[in-house]
Amino acid sequence: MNVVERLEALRTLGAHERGIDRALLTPPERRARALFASWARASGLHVTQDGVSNLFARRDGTRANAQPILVGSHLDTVPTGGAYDGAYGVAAALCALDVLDVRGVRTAHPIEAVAWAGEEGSRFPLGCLGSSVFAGLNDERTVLEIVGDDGVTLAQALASPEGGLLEGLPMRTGRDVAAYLELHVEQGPVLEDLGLSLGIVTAIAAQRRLRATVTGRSGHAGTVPMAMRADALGAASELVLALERAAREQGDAVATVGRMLVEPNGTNVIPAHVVFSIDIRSPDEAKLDAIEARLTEVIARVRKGRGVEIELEAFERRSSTPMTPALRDAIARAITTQCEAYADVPSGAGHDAMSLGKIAPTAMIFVPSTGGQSHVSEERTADRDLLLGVEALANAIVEVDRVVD
Ligand code: HGY
Ligand code: MN
Ligand code: MN
Repeated sequence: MNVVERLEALRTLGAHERGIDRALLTPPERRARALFASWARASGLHVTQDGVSNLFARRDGTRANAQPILVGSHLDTVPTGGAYDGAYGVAAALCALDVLDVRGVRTAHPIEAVAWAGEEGSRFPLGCLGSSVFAGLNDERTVLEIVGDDGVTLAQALASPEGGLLEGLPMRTGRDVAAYLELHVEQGPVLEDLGLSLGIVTAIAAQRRLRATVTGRSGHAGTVPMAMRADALGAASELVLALERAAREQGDAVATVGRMLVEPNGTNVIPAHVVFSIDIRSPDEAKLDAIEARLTEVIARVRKGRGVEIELEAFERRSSTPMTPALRDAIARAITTQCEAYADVPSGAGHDAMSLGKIAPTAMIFVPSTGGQSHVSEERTADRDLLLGVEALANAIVEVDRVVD
């Protein structure tokens, strides 16, 4: 089964009229994990899972007790996701191992194709959930208690028969990893603009996720004079625009408010309570510090000026993740054997490679995104590029196998 066919099967899981919704530990996402496991078994791989539903499919190496090279990505999506973000890297990992089988190549290191749990942070408010627990960056017991949008804890979701762990899979323990490779769609316009099919990632931007809670005073929309209001949504709107301005002024930084809860959410009631998400990113962490400092200033001014209470909590801070030079060189050698050109590309999008990059040599390969689009149903990558990416990944596994301990 080639990668295009595997993606055709995966894209049906969680499909709806505005894209794909395959949040962690929901029925469609569990079906995607089950499909990964059945494909892996069909390829003769040994499938295991861990306590937060990361899936591993192992192809043995020739060197006894060598640590495995992990190759993977994620199966979950944002609520109106496309068919390629994450799923491509997981399907391609299995295809790359099939390529090694067809070529009769045995690597010294075992290779494990991986489907990481909950990279998007769509249902449970923690991005790279599975890979960060695997890498020891987040404590599993603490993560199990995280409450999702639907009020269900991760532990409860893991125990649910329709969305939880797969039955009968041996548990994978430990975090032995010799190196990590991830193939992903670029989710930006660079490769397409350059007319190239392959990119080698230089670094993943630093990113921070915060939550702002604004508490004002509710009241009748028709009778409370403007000067007497403590309108939570009016206050939140000032913060959103200030955040946008700060990111623009910094340059080479982005700020996004993607989710907002307004209560009581009535057309004729003054909003009393607003909670909104903040996502800020930049290759340069000093810019993120500057944006946060500006936001804190504006919060003080708006709190005083509007008589509202404002709380700001940061729940994810990730430094930028440089990719490992020796692995980038190995990928460059691999791509050169294909006589393909490539570009060095930074990643504004986050990936599980941010987690693995903290504990092992790590590198990423990109293929182009049509129109630079992602996190939307229009997300698309040409079949030719998808197939080229698998070949580059298979070649990169062989090259990395030679250079890591
Ligand atoms: O948000 C991101 O960059 C990734 O898609 N989770
Ligand atoms: Mn992704
Ligand atoms: Mn994504």
